[in-house]
Amino acid sequence: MRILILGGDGYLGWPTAMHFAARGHEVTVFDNYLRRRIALETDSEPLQPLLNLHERTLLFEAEAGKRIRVVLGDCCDYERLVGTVRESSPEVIVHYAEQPSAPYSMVDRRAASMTFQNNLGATFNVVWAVLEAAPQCHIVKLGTMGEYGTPNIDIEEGWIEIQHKGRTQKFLYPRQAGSLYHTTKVLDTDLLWFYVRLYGLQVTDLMQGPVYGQRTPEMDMHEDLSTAFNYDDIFGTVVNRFVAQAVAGVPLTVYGKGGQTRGYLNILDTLQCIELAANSPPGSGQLRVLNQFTERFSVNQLADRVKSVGDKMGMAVEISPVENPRKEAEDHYYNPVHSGLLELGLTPHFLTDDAMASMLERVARHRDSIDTRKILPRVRWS
Ligand code: USQ
Repeated sequence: MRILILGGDGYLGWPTAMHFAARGHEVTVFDNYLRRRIALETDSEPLQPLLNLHERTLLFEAEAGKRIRVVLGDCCDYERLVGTVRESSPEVIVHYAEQPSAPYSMVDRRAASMTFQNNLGATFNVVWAVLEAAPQCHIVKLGTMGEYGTPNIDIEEGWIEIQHKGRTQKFLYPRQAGSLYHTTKVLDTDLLWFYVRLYGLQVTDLMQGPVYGQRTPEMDMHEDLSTAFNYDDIFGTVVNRFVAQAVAGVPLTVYGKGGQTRGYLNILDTLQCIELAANSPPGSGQLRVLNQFTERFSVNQLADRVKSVGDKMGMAVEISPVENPRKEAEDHYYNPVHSGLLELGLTPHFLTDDAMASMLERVARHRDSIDTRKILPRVRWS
């Protein structure tokens, strides 16, 4: 397949690019280094310094014998994007090109506005670039489980049938996100659904939970092929943060009561899910929504798991709840359906003690680089 990966420099974009290239697909990555710039601006740089995309792809070619084409550009620059779509003529576009941090989107008006303009502007341009330059292309879009929020009823896979005054109709499942970032994803979904309904696009919208890990066969080929591993409060997701905190000997930062429950997945399973989605396009005029996670945990369960494995490894892990900087339910019902990807063939990598130990070992190699100033939350929701 010819695959264009928008946001191909990111935590998930880069491993996705290597994953597809290693399997013989023709891969182009497109990125404007936005995430690197926000990391610099907010003092949230990843654990290991990263090679730039040109250096990374050259190293990957030397290690794996496969080429990845690089285009530096901004999805909000329509001419640059449509030119790249025209040139690369993709059968699949994987769209990761968004400001991905919930805390960053809540910093102030400027950060919120940037998140809003960037995320919605990028998705809008992707839609038009496909309509104009590759109308048969399948858009695989990264959404988030956070679009649904934490309703007091079961969460369906994208759609719900409503009965009202004796009549029924299927609608997008109601969504109520908990940050401006998550809200941009809700709006993306509505925008895509509009263009699917009226213009016949084909889209898979993946409602992904928080991802953890940094080990894939391609990243394991060379230390410098690793993806950005963030443990700071801006870009670090909770499992990666707890792992780094355990390694650094800093108490685990459970926010509030720690009953916040989410659906999590290993980065290996993100790659599997994207590949499964890419291999089975939904067909023109279809918006397929899949809930992308493999296991549910509360924050307390994650902290206990990191502690139990870390203690066995001699880390003497402490857990120390901090006041919750976010506005979110800390004790709630959470039961999302997630059968679609399993039906497509997903074989999950669960968060076993071995998987946890492997993450702790990987991060421990860089123990001396952990900057403990970046750990406590700096952004409050209000
Ligand atoms: N949390 C803590 N302690 C911490 C960090 C987080 O208790 O030190 C809690 C948060 O309050 C939240 C939960 O852990 O209840 C998950 O937080 P997170 O930072 O791992 O994830 P989140 O901000 O929701 O966002 C991440 C990614 C985002 C993706 C989303 C999937 O950054 O791009 O869309 O996970 S989901 O959460 O399902 O919406």
